[in-house]
Amino acid sequence: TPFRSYEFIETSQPRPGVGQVTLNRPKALNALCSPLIAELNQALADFDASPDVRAILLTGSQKAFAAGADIKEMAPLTFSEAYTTSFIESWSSLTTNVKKPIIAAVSGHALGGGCELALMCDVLYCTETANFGQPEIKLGTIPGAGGSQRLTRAIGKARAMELILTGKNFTGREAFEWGVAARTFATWDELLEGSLKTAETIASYSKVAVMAAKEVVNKSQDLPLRDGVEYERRVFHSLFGSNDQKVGMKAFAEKKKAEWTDN
Ligand code: CO8
Repeated sequence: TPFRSYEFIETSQPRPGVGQVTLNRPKALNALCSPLIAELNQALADFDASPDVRAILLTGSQKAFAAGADIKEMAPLTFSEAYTTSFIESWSSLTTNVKKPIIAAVSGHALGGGCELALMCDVLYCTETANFGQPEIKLGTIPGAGGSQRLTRAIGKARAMELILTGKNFTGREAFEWGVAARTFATWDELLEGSLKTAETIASYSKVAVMAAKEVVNKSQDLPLRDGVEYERRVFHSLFGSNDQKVGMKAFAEKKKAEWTDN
């Protein structure tokens, strides 16, 4: 994979099949200014298009995944500027355009837009002490990148309403107990290693099946159950048209390791 040079992020390929984006704006605790989001979208689009990448890891630093949208950039915005430029809309590109799974590895602050960014990813891992929250109410505003919707779906209305109305933070341990995070880790190093291991596991499967699995699970967040089950069945049927379904099932019968063709 050829890498571009960026100002606010770093990209790498730490393991075969795994593309990593590291948010890197340490002076502002990775506050998500518009140019950073543009770089992030570019890097994710490159990984999504790269035949060498099969799973993506998104992380920040030990101290901060991201401390939110850039408050200094937002402070002078007017309604008409925000409305006519569709401010914040491009943040969701990650959920609408990227077809490969993204694992968020969260350590330190994940506040406001940082919490929302983590919630947009497909698998969320964090340290026990990670600091999540939607503090927008303290700034005279509300979550604007899906926080009120994704957090509420993830942890239920009672808890989400309390958190969003009080601006109170919650820990990585709570994120795990409430089902936001799939796993927690004691240290930053363990978090990164655990996230890379999972990315490698995902990267070892058929690209076609992995992308289909991500697509159908995400559909469950948008569709009523009956429609979701029908959608899943359509996609399931369609995979009988893939070569890798034959490869995988034949390998099982022959007690061999599947050699995926990505077809
Ligand atoms: N935006 C801009 N700069 C930031 C941000 C931010 N969100 N967070 C931290 N910084 C900057 C600080 O201003 C400081 O810069 P400087 O050194 O120039 O003064 C530097 O990062 C280091 O920060 P601190 O000195 O404050 O570090 P501490 O360790 O003392 O505190 C905190 C860390 C608790 C994380 C603290 O920085 C903080 O409270 N940050 C703001 C958190 C916050 O409120 N986030 C939500 C922002 S609103 C939002 O995200 C909306 C999202 C949806 C978008 C929808 C918009 C319509």
